[in-house]
Amino acid sequence: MFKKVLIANRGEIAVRVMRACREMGIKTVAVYSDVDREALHVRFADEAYPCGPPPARESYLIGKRIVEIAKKAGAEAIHPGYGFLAENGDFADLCASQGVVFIGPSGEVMRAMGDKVTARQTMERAGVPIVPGTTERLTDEAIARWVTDVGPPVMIKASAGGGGKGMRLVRSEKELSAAIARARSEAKSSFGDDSLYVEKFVEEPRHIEIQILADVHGDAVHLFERECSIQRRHQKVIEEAPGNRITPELRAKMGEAAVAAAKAVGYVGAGTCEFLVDARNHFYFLEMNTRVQVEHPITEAITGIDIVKAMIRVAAGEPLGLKQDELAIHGHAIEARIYAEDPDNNFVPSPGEILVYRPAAGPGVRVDSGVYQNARVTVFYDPMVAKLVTWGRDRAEAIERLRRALSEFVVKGIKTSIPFHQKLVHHPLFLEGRYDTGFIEQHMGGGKGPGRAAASSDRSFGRSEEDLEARRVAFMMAAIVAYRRDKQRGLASASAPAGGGQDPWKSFGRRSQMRGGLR
Ligand code: MV4
Repeated sequence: MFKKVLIANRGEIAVRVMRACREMGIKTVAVYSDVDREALHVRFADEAYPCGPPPARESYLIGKRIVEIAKKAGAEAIHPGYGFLAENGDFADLCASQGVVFIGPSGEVMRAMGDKVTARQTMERAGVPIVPGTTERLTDEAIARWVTDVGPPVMIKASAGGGGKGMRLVRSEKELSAAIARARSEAKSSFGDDSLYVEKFVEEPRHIEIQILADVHGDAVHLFERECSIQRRHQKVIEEAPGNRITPELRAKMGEAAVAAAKAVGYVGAGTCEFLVDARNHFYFLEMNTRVQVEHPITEAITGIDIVKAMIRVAAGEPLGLKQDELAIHGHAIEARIYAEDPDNNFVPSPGEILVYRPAAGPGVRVDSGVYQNARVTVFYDPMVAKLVTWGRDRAEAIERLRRALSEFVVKGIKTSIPFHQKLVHHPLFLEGRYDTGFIEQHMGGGKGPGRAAASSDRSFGRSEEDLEARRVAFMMAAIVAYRRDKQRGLASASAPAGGGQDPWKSFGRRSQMRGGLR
């Protein structure tokens, strides 16, 4: 096993990976940009090194520098988290060539999955159902011929795209030529690759994804599904596991398809197969994510498997040691992503200092977060503040706990999406589990705030006694906090800006002498 791992990321996922490392007796190395000197992930790490200016492309995305830091610190492996370098095949290759283990699949596998046309070809050969459509890069004329043949509606997609980027819905043939032109120029400017393909449009689809784990010995298992249809502009808002209206038969078939997909490419590590599921419960492979995902904790909650520890173990060459028929679903889990965004103002980012931070806790509650009280949310990175995950013996209990946890979660100083979640978890269709990818657009006023449809439902949602109580408590806490902060600033020496001995996080990290000019 590795003795030391560098975490090439920040925020909650860096902290999450460090927790896994600490349980495994592995030393952790953080990297941080200039605005992240005092970030939680730096405080959690055994050692920390600066990696550049605030913009990620000048710090967290400089693969060469990150690998140099890993070598200098004596880390044998790098965990990329999600985002940044996580799905960069060239970075995985660079690690390999420098003798550092990349915790994830090979660069070759990442490129094969990153290119959607190649992925569709691979899946078709492996017997995994793909969305009906083409498996070649097409000229404008070939696209037009295909659409005339099968008829609209169709989706024109960029082969280098994914996650909704470079996609065009075509509902009638007269929209076609303009859509092709737009898709091609968007793909060219976003990805430097204007290859396009076409799919039949799947109406009212649900986004269901299957978590898989695979080792270097050819073993692979799936950890069942996550339902991720509640999205706003391709940004997931709430995820749950297991999925709604997923029968044991469908679950088994999708799980087998995902394992076949992993085996077809020689996958190693944790990965996710995304599927669209239509109203008739037909499922179609969409794309594979070759990283740990934001929403992995809900799968951990229902299976008891620590996905990050599994990733580290298989990267070190250890066997998975899991048998499919020994894995089972226990209860139900839901994740609400709490963003520093103003839900009443079209979800504009709300950066600033967090004046009060009182995360939810208690039975069945897990909070993964990269912030703390008095930390700053900047404009440089993803504005996610915390992931609130609740578990219950069944879906009803998971929802009860989510409502309770949302009502006790206090964040002051910045706006958050908590009020939006509070409305969402009282919506009849959510409670019934009858929703698809159109839910927020059609039933939450597009998530645009009270200026539109949401206004009428404001009164019935989110005015609970708990909320009022939380507000009173928050106000009192803010007063106490302001008092303490003023007092502390008066007393603190210049070399201990974060509060010295009163820092509640301080005891988590064994301090090292190697923190290159920190503090
Ligand atoms: C589709 C589709 C319908 N038909 N493809 C959006 C993100 C990208 N991964 C694929 N996406 C879609 N592809 C066909 N052929 C509908 C979507 C889609 C969607 C998918 C998953 C979750 C939310 C979504 C929201 C809008 C559209």
